[in-house]
Amino acid sequence: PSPLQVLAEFSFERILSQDARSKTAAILGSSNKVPTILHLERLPLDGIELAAVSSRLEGPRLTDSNDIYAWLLADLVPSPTHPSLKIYSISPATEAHIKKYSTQKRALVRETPEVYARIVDPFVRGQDPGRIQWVYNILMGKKEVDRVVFKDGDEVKGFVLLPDSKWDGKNVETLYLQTIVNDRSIRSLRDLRAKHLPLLKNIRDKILTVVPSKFPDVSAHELRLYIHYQPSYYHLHVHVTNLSFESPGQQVGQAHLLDDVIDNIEVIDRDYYAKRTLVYALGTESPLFGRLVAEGGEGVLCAASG
Ligand code: M7G
Repeated sequence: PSPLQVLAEFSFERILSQDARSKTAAILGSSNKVPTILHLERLPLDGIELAAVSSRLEGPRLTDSNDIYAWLLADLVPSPTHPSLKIYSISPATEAHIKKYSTQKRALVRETPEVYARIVDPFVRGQDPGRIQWVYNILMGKKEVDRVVFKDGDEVKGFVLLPDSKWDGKNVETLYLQTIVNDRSIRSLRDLRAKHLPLLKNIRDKILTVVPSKFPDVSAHELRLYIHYQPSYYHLHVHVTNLSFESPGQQVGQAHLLDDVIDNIEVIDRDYYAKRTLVYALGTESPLFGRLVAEGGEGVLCAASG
């Protein structure tokens, strides 16, 4: 079924998570008999809408007023050019997707090189290759072709730069791009070594030139380039966001600045990411957390060392 049919056939089961601040919610249901997740986000008002606000209000009603102050509620007249809701649908959704979008407790873990070799590396190798089919579709020019912002075809140093699926593609204040490297052998930050410096520097230098030239409202010094550890998808990608935007997933521990990564490998140690203990938070329902606790015991959880 097409994504529009998935939406039309959706029948609600339960709310997985809700966040008032980001105005997002994830709901689980079924569509054409398969589990389906819809992630809904209210879009910000844009300049054109604000300029025409008085003509676009429907049924304004007064809640209260006091002296020169008044509080009202209203709806916006639906507009074909300025939709108010962004919907991200995953169908069929796997158990891993459902857990990822569910509210859950989080825990900090310490991943030593030994824990990586014994538990995490086998976990990453055991990932269903189908999980990153979307990445290969982009690299092979089969999907999202019209959205590509920049492409460097070099097999070793090259990458594809395109809007992240979380970005509406319009508001530069919330700009969110994704850099997908051509090299299919690099699974995550842990794999990065001195031989990858030309790739990492190429990404940094091209992005800091290309993005401000394509999006003149943002300068090179307003871009945050970072790599997640742990990522959700094990094919190296670099997040590019507008510094002024509190994008989800830039927490301490999870987001590693590309500049820091380059410096650590170049200046500190060529095998920096093979030697380091990496500390990060995981949802306690996530498959990796389950494996870490089952095979690594309580020792992997962050606790006092004495
Ligand atoms: P991550 O660090 O592996 O995990 O980032 P996270 O999702 O926990 O942040 C993957 C990034 O790829 C996220 O920012 C997603 O929004 C984005 N993304 C995921 N998918 C399935 C797609 C897609 O199909 N197209 C695009 N353009 N971006 C995607």
